[in-house]
Amino acid sequence: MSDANRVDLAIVGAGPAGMAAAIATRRHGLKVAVFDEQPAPGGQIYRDVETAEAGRSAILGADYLAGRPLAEAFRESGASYYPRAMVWRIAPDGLSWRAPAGGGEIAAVRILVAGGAMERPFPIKGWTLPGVMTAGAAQILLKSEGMIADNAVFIGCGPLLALVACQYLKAGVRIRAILDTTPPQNRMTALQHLPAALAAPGMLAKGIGMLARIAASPVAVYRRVESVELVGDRHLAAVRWRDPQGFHEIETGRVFLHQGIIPNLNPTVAAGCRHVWDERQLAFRPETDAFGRTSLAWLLSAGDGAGIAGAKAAALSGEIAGHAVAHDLERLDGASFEAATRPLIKARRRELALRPFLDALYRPAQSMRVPDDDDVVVCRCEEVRRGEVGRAVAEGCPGPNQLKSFTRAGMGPCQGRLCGHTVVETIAALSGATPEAVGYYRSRMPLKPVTVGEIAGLSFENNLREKSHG
Ligand SMILES: Cc1cc2nc3c(=O)[nH]c(=O)nc-3n(C[C@H](O)[C@@H](O)[C@H](O)COP(=O)(O)OP(=O)(O)OC[C@H]3O[C@@H](n4cnc5c(N)ncnc54)[C@H](O)[C@@H]3O)c2cc1C
Repeated sequence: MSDANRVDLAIVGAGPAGMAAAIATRRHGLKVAVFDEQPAPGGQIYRDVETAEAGRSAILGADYLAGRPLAEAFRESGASYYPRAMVWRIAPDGLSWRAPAGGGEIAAVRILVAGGAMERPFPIKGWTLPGVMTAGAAQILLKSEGMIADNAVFIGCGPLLALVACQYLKAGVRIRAILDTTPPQNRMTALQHLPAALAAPGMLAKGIGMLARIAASPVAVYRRVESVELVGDRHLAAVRWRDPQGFHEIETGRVFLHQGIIPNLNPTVAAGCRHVWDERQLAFRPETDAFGRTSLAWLLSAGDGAGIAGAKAAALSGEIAGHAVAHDLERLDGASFEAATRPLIKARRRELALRPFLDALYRPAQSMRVPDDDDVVVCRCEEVRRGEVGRAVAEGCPGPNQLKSFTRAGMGPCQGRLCGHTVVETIAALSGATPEAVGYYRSRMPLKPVTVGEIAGLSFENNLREKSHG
């Protein structure tokens, strides 16, 4: 591969973590390339921030606009930026991507995965019906297209659900109802973490402000919601649930579901680095040191993809990882590395102070993560239901990789990337094993669906290296 196609660091993702990493690494003179499937930098939180017009920016708020200077600094950093570039292979020698105008490969000494988070699956009866989408998807439509859905029912728990509801209220859009599934006992556990959370008073105030705004609105909010069922034939028609007041049903053609976010494990799992089960966040994450280095020497991970921590912590982690790459490639001596990263690690610690409180308060109920009705779809691609998983476990299936041959769960187009946590937790609940012992899917490249032609188009040099790395 020519020198023009070789970089010191290739970054997957141009969200806060990826942008900050690129800026930091460029400061040390490294050659950096950043790939992101979105058309512009920003990631989830700052999606389309460079061009959002005044009306949309006012709805999305000051935290959203805080992304503009970061995106500007990223553009000016001198990093090569590949928008609309979906990375489908990462390996010790570099990565491959595809874009509408064609794809390619780049050789890299280090790869930083800054691929962010995804919404936790919310497997309940009827969740695959047309008319049902996630709150995050609703927000993506608002951020990128200015599109909104009138009269939707919001169901679930977590800060993003409250944030999207507030953005809808600001936009003057009618919300049919909010069904809060947060288990009431979470409050007691969260209270233990409140003193530490006071170290992040700004974030705490923001959260209280959002809840106050919802409480002051005319929207009907139902709390301690359980046994949610989405009803419909070819399209969503109604929502049924139970709460302390009894059973309820309301008609609606639009529902936004949300049970918090989890790391997007897709690239780090396929790369083969070690992962750990985080019991506080109820999710697997790649094992990293304080600088984002994973168990593989060539791979780093930063931002929400390495553990959910929010946008500011993501940017700090990206910056720290950028310095670590410069240090590891001998472009930054030990003392300068220590001086550069010490204040960033301290600032990240302050940002993380709120996390244990948030994780405890918004810990999703077991019944919202592990379906107890045999009819609920677990793997959407292959339409595998909870009952089939139960039968496989009863026949001795110990984990998600074996479940593939028992039921085809995880064998569809997404290759288990969406159902991963549901499958793991369902097997754990049914077998009595811990999620850590059950383990996660052993995903392989390609990270995303690509054509056989694209795979065949890999350079000879890379094919050879791929083989030599097993
Ligand atoms: C749907 C959704 C909406 C959210 N909205 C908010 C919000 O409004 N406010 C807030 O505070 N937090 C929000 N979050 C939380 C969010 O994750 C932030 O904490 C923050 O954006 C994390 O920054 P990051 O750099 O780690 O990842 P992200 O900002 O998510 O950036 C990751 C980037 O990687 C790209 N990417 C991933 N895989 C590939 C690949 N294979 N090839 C190419 N590109 C790839 C993605 O397109 C994305 O642009 C949201 C999360 C989700 C899932």
